[in-house]
Amino acid sequence: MEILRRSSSLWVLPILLLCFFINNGVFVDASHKVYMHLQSTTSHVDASKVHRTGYHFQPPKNWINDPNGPMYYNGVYHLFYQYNPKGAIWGNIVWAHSVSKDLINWIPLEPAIYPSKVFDKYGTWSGSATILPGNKPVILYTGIVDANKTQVQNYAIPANMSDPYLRKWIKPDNNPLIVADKTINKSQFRDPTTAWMGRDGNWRILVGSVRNHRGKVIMYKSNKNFMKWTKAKHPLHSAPGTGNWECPDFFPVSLKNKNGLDTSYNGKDIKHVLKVSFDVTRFDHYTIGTYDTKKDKYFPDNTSIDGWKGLRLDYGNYYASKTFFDSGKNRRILLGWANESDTVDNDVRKGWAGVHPIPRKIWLDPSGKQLVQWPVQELETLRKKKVQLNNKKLNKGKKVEIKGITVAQADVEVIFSFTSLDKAEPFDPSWADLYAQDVCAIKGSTVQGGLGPFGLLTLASKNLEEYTPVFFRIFKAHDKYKVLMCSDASRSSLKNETTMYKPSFAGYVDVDLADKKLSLRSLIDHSVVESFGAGGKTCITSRVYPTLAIFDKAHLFVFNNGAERITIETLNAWSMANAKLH
Ligand code: DQQ
Repeated sequence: MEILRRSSSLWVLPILLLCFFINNGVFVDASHKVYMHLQSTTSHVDASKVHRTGYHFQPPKNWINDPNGPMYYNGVYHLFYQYNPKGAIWGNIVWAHSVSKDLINWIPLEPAIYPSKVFDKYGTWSGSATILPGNKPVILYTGIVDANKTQVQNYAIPANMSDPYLRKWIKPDNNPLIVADKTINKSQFRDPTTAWMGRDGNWRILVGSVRNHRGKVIMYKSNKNFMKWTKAKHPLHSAPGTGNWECPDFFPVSLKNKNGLDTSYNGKDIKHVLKVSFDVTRFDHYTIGTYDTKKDKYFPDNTSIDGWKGLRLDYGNYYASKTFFDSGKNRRILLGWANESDTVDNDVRKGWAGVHPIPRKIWLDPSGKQLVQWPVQELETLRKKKVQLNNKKLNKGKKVEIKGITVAQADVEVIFSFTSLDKAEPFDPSWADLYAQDVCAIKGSTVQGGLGPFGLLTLASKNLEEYTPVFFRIFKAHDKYKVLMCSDASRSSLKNETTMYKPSFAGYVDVDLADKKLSLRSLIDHSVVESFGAGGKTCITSRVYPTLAIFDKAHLFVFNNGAERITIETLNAWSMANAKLH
């Protein structure tokens, strides 16, 4: 199923249909193997340090995936994450644990939860934290109880509430709290959400699942003691043809401002967001909608497409994300996982795999139609030497190099402007059915255009043998302009392993072009290019593996390949210091 995880969106449907027929009409989803002893290969940490990140979260070695149970508790941020203590590929998963005061610099602690009881002997998979009244944190997580991957939902509580870091966690003997009934596929039943309390005083959670290829979030309710969970009459929501739903997240957002809301908040002037991770496509999708508390049902707005063509939190390598309410700064924070795009052999050789994108503040766009994301402001404490460029014109075919900072480990913010939209290329009506990513593969950064392509060439070698362009291209569709944002890995590395994944990731940016301006921010970190278009309306994370464009051999350019002259109104770029991670 690795092919599915790394495929271009165009490929997904035929492959899925093939699986359908191969398996006599029974859909098989990308699945997790449970290995009890395998994968305990020792790591060779020194194999390659070239692509390790300087300020994106990663442990010193081995495999990581989903962020788990993030919370802000007594002035400390807690990050748990799926971690293989024995190797650089998925397996032997425990909940590793780090704490932080700023979401950027982290102190590693001992794993908090690991297989040890009958109710989690074969695995401790993803889950969430809830802070109960009386300031009592509790974790809900999925336990794997047998080699058939039977999944149950367990809880864990801190062993010592006076430890400021909550290092040790207890899994009481009345676990599991929830087991699948006969109607539920017990090997696709996982990743409990943070709980929220309804007006009736009962707690509610969601668990991701699937039935007949209809993805769904099953709701469970408990009374105040949090210990007695019963399945609700119907799922909170489901959608046909979407496959298994992993790592659901359900939370309110304010219609009035950018502040976050407690997960249980349900007053006026709010919408709800349902995010699910599609196991089949490996993208994190969300809808904006209304939570009907009487029916305990969620209804996506008709402006939110409910399926594979819908909104994504990030149009790149970003999966299994989770938010939490940061009561210290009154904001909602989003965490995610960016897997490698390198080959598994290379992952094993380098001894590590997986990083976490920078935590993002997340809020509802004033249009009410989408979310907006922005790296937490604390990241700016790592900004060091700065270079600046103002009012620089770029004619067609021109580029300008940004020098004087460590461009392989940098934060770059730029505002582009143009004087007219007249030269925007026509949007080919046949592309309407394609994903943005497929349009970007056709109209790459070197294909000359009208208005765009313009943007950054990140992690570029001197003579452009390697580079990862992050750029915009503006099209004129019959009734509106369409802004395409691409982060194109197709020329990112001279390594030519056939199985290395080099996608032309892309998304559309729903932005008003009345002021004829577009902004772009890219966080460049050796093998990560994490970009935010139009102030965070469209986000794309790419994982890339340059061989020439490394350390001080990397270059950064701003380019324009469109007929319309582009102005760099302002560009600010900083060298980024290393975060303290170990
Ligand atoms: N990863 C966990 C599962 C979850 C998946 C296992 C998503 O609980 O569904 O490591 O990446």
